[in-house]
Amino acid sequence: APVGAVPQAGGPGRDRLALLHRVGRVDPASLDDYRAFDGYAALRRAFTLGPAGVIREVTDSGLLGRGGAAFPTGRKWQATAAQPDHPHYLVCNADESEPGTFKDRVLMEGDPYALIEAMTIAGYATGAHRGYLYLRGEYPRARRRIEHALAAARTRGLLGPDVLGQGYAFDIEVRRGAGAYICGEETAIFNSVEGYRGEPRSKPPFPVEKGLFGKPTVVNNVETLVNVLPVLTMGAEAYAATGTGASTGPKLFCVSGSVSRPGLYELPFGATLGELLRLAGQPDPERLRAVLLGGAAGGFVRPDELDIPLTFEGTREAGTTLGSGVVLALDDSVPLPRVLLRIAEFFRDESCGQCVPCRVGTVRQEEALTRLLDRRNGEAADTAADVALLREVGAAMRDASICGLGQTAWNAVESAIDRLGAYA
Ligand code: L3W
Ligand code: SF4
Repeated sequence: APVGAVPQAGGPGRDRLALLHRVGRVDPASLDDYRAFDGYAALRRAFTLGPAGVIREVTDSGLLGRGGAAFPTGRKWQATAAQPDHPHYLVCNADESEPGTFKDRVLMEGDPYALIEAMTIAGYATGAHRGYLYLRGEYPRARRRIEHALAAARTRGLLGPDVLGQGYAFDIEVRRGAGAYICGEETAIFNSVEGYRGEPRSKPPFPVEKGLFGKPTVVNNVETLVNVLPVLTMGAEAYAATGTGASTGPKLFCVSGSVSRPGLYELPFGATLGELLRLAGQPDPERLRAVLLGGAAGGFVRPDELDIPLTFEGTREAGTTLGSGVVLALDDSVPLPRVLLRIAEFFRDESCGQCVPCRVGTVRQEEALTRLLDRRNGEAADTAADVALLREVGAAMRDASICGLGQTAWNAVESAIDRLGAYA
């Protein structure tokens, strides 16, 4: 998808962008370019603050995880730093595979040193000397650019046994996924890196206590980590003043579907869905039928709900989710039952098969949606029975699945039935 970085609402332009300000402007191969555009200012400040000071800044900034679950980053870092067991590890989750998501790819391809600097800060704060970048296998350009940047950073003493001459040792290893969506689940990443099948582990214990190789581990999404740079360069207070009280800072939104300017948009938290869609070239309001928020694991909202604020709390209050920032607009040219079946196929295909509710439930869900799609002039009673079956199977997947894949595999279908009146 094309990249459509836009000025923050009310800001004077591109210079106000906190996450995308270098993307498309600097040569992603050039460390000198990066340094000329504020590069490594955040790491220098981190060394003056010390690990505990960095964690305090990140906690005070209110930064919440951008991978979809919105867990407080400072709390995660603090919990790992406090673990007596060593070594500690850092994992950057760059296995971006949520349908409709492409924000992390843009960051890694356009600003690879930013992620390397942010990972170095996270490692320093949490007492890790080794970071793993778990990268989606289908991102070869991101891999080339990251590998090039890693080599340059090592040559210049920005990674290695004595980072910036501060006596801190840190390096990063890239591990590639092999096409499985489930390997973006944090504990499946551990299994994958350790050489086992990419199957999630039961939580608790949480990774902060027992993660990679059974050791305390911080796992953060790419966008979460890149946010640490403005937290440190602006200061926690100024960062927290952006966005809303509960959702601080800037957010990347991946807008696709029936819009004339699909792409990646950076906005402070708090803009409404309607404002974002207008920036992206909203379809004719008469033709808009639904917007999917949060990707396949998210939910649909109606065209009369475009005043929903794009914040974690605002979407939660509206009974939906922001997820990792997917906004997919559907107009009347898109048959909703086909979209729902496609989502169900995706989950059936990507289920790792480890637990019964998800392994069997995703198949039953797809079968019911196939029958509903095929039933042209069917009996009303059959439709009602299949919708009832979907609800029963969906509840079992949500309640009894081991990981987020099974727990969320029915979200979009449920919201289509309840909010859009699908199959009514
Ligand atoms: C310490 C506790 N740590 C929770 C940690 C946990 C994890 C994070 C969130 O993701 C989301 C879903 C979809 N002490 C802790 C603790 N943690 N309690 O906090 O945990 P959790 O379990 O709420 O969520 P999760 O399984 O990490 C589920 C989204 O992910 N999703 C897909 C996302 C896809 C992308 C992508 O392609 N880029 O992001 C699918 O379900 O929105 O909300 O680190 O360890 N007491
Ligand atoms: Fe695997 Fe699905 Fe169970 Fe997750 S919920 S462990 S993907 S079978």
